[in-house]
Amino acid sequence: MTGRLIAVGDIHGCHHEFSDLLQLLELKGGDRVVLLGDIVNRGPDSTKVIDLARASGCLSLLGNHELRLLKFRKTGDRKYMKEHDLETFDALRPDDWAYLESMPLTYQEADLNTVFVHGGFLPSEPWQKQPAEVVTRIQVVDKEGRARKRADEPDAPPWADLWGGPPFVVYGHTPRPEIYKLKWSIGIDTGCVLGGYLTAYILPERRTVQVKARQRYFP
Ligand SMILES: [Mn+2]
Repeated sequence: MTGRLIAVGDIHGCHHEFSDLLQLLELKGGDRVVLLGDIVNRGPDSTKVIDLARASGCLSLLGNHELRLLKFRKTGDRKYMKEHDLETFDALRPDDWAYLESMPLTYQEADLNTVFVHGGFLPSEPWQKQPAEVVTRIQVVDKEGRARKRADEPDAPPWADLWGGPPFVVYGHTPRPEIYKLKWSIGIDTGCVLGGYLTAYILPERRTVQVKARQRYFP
């Protein structure tokens, strides 16, 4: 592998923090940046984030927020839309939609035995076969082994606690005050849009870099 492979947690329209983080990373030729999805909604400017992502050659994975916007665009069904989605929907330009349409669910680095994904995986099934609704949305696993939201099942274990690997999984989607590092996974959504940090995880050195949010943007 030449260069570094760098994962970035949920940006959610926080273009200032994303820009600061890119500067801190001092990208060089051969470096690859994988955004872990949910780059849009909630924060100050989703289109500026997409501009920066494209200009810096970042790949972005699909998050549940991008999935909602794409589903609404395809079907016109308002059931997919939440507060703030419409504002983003109206702001996105054709190139932005093309960027969203191009987002894969996962990114695998076989040399490092590592997979990147927005939400995570059900531990009971092969990770390659899990649908978008699971891998972009899973936070915890209920007693029946189903993928659920943490808020709906507060006593259920995080999927990562049940994940025995391999592969090692780098993910976002579940905001926490601190990076959540286990033997076979690392969660790097440190709630930038909530006033926390925007976190990057750098491979192969396994180092993290963080930018503190300038403010809390989302209640
Ligand atoms: Mn998410």
